Parts: sequence; C-alpha cells; structure tokens
Amino acid sequence: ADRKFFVGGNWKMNGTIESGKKLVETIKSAKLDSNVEVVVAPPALHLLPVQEALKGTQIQVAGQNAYHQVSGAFTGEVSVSQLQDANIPWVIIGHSERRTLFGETDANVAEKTKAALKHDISVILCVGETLEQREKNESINVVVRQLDAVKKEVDDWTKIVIAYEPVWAIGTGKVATPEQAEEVHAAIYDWAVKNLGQGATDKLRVIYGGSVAGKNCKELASKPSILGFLVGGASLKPEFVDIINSKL
Ligand code: G2H
Repeated sequence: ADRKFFVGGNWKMNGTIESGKKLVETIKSAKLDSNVEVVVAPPALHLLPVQEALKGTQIQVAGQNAYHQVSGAFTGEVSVSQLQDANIPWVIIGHSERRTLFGETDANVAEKTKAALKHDISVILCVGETLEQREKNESINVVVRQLDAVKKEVDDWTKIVIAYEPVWAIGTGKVATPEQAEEVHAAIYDWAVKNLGQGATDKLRVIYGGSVAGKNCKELASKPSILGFLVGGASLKPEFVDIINSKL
C-alpha cells in the first residue's frame, strides 16, 4: 500500500476553465482503478476550479511549478505557501520544460523541492537526460547529478515521487522502451539505497514520463520498476482513463 501506482496528468499550458471542467467530467464518469493515486496538474489559474470539480473523488491536484520564497517582489510567480494556503497537496518541480525553456538549474530545483516539502506539499520531482546526453551514454550520470543536487537540500524523501522523463521522449511520440526506462529506474533505486537508506526506498516510487499513451501504458506498467506515469499530451484526452487503469 505504501507504493500505490501513481498516475499524474500534466496539462501544461493548455485549455480553458471550461475545457478543464469537461475533462474532469470525463474522468469522473469513468470507472477508475481505486488502487491508483491520481493527480492532475492544471495551469495555476485553473487549480481551484478543477480542485472544486474533483471534490469527493480519488483525484488530487498539483501545481506545475512553485517559487521557493514565501512572498515578496517576484512578479509572475506563485509561491509554495500560496499553494499550501489554497490546499493544493502536490506540485511538480523540475520539469524539463522548466529547466530548458525557463533556465531552472539543479540548485533552483533543489531549493523549490525543499520549500514545497517545508510547506507540506508533496513533490513530483522530474529528472531526465537530453538526446545528446543519451547518445554520449550519460543518462544515468545526469539523473544522478540531478538527484544529488536535491539530496543536498532534502533529507526526507517520503513525500517525493521521482518522475524519470527522458527529454527526447517528451511530446515527441517517441516513448522510451520499457527496457530503457527500467535501466534508469533501476539506477535511481540504486541511488536511493545508497543515499536515502533502505527504509526510504521501500516507499519510494519512480514513475515514467514521456509520450505515455493508451497504446503503450500497459506494457510499461507491467514492469516492476515502473510505479506509475507522468502523462502530458494524453492526459488531455479520454485515454487518460485507460492510462489510470493500465494495471487492470
Ligand atoms: C513529459 C510528459 C508529461 P508528454 O513532459 O510531463 O509529456 O506525455 O506529452 O510527453
């Protein structure tokens, strides 16, 4: 029970208040595997209406990003404490789009993760290599470096879900093979044993993200090291339900 299968839907910067509610209705009207923890991440402006629409269901919401400072002159940012104030239980930190398009460094990701946990918000922590890094055989080194940076700031990882998202698989339709995902997932569990201690790894979930879809989710989900998914494009479609139910 400690390692419930986890399915996150990252809506990114898509949709309207109306389309978000429609999507929620689609998910609500479906029969979902009750053994799955489901978290959807709408755009910040839509968090509250979506959360309201999801009341009474097994589905929680997440911010897609948060700033580590509590308040102040940080135009355009939403703080971890503001998420906490709005009762938002989860936040995605370190998504590759934040890292590459908005210049977030490993150190930024670490301080945001630390701040979120301090405010009692669980974190979906994203790591993953680029195509260039994969071709140079650096995938595992890159992921370990990204994890080490967070470990410097955070001791307790019980409220972190690690999402392995190879950048070359994101939004490209080019999903990692189950073997490619498993290799990195295994390296992440090894890292966790060495760095977090045995007890922590019993509870740790490493999920996969990058072009997860209705048609590839079952095979990926059948692998013991893949404890769930972070889904982008397909989380905006009715097939998100199939992905939630991929263990059925
Ligand atoms: C990776 C993923 C969700 P997609 O960014 O975080 O998106 O499923 O569209 O590749």
